[in-house]
Amino acid sequence: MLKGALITGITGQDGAYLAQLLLKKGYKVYGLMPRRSSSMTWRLEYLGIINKVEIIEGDVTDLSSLIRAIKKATPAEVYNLAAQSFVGTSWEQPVLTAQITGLGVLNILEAIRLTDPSIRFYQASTSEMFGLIQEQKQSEKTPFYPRSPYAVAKLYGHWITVNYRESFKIFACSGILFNHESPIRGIEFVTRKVTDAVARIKLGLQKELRLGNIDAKRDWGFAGDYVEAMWMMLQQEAPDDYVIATGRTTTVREMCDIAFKHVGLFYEDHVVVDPKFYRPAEVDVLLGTPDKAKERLGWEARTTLEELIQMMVDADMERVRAEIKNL
Ligand code: NDP
Ligand code: GDR
Repeated sequence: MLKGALITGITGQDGAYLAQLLLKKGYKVYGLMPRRSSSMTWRLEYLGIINKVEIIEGDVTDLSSLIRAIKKATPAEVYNLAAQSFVGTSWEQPVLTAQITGLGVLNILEAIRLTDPSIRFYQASTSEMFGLIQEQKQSEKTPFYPRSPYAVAKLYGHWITVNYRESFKIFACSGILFNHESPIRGIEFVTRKVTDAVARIKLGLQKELRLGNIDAKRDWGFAGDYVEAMWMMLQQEAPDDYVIATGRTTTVREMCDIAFKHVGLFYEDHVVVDPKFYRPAEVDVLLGTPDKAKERLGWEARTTLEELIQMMVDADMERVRAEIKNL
C-alpha cells in the first residue's frame, strides 16, 4: 500500500509544490480543501497534478471535518500548511487569522491525538515570529517578538506543536521557514506583485508600480527547494524544529532592481512609494541561519535570488502575453 500524506492548504503555493514532491516520491496525496476554495485549484493545474491528488472537503477551523479527513486518508504524515497567510490582512481580520492560523493548528493536533497519535505532523511556522529583531541572524535559539496578528497566531501554532510533542510524544516538527516565493506565489506578496507589474509595464499594460516600505529586508528563497525540507524533517529519527533560509538578506528595493533589469528596465522609473502599503508595525529585517538544517537534514537552498526573480518574471511575461492574446 502507498504511504499516505494529508496536506492542509493544498491549494496554496507550498501545498501545490509539496503535493508534487510527495507524488514524485510515490505517496498517495490527499488535500484538505474548504468548500469555498473550489475555484482555487489553478496552482495544482499549473503543476499538472490536479488529477493526481485526492481532495477531501474540510476546514482547519472545524475539528470534526479534520477527524473525518484523517479517518478517510489514514495518512502516515500530515502537513499543516493552511493559514490566513497574508500579514497585511491579519490587521484587517485578526480574529479570523487567529482562528485559522493559530487555533487551526490545535484542531489538527487534537484530530491526530484522537484518531492516530502515530501520525507524523509538520507545522508551517515562520520567520515572522522573530519580528522585532533580537539578534542579527536568526536561528532556532533566537527569541521571538511577533509584530502582527498573523505572527502572534503563528507563535501559538508553533508552541502548541512543541507542547503536543512534549506532552503526548507526537512526532511533531515545526519548520521555521523564511520567505519563499515562486511563479505560483499569491499576487498580494511583494515579489509576485513586482514580477507581475514588471511584465505588465514591459508589455505596455501598466506604467507604475506602487509599493510600501521598500527598505524592508527579507531572506528570500525558492518554494520548490523549501518543501523538500518539510518532507526531510518528517523522515528523521526524532522530531525537532528547524530554521529554513538561504542565509542572505536583500531589500525590497534591490529585489525590484533585479526584476526590472531582467527585462531591460529601471525600477527607479516606475516604482512609486505609497504610504497606503505601510504596515502598522513592520518587520524591518530578516536573515536566517540554516546551519542546523544543513547539518542534520543535509538541506541547503539551491536557487539564488537572481534565479528565482528571473524565473518569476519570465513566467509572468508568459502569462501576460497570453492575456493580451486573449483580449
Ligand atoms: P498560501 O496563502 O498560498 O496558502 C494557504 C493555504 O491555506 C491555501 O490553500 C488556503 O486556501 C488554505 N486555507 C486558508 N484558510 C483555510 C482553512 N480555514 N481551512 C483549510 N485551508 C485553509 O500560503 P503559502 O503556500 O505561501 O504558505 C504555506 C504555509 O506556510 C502557510 O501556513 C504560511 O503561513 C506558512 N509560511 C509561508 C511562508 C512563505 O514565505 N510562503 C514562510 C513561512 C511560513 P484558500 O486559497 O482557499 O484560502
Ligand atoms: P511577508 O511577505 O510579510 O514577509 O510575509 P510580503 O511579501 O507581503 O512582504 C515582504 C516585505 O515587503 C514589504 N512591502 C510590501 N509587501 C507587500 N505585500 N506589498 C507591497 O506593496 C509592499 N511594499 C513593501 C512589506 O512591508 C514586507 O516588509 C510572507 C508571508 O508568506 C507569510 O505568510 C510568511 O510567514 C512570511 O513571508 C515569512
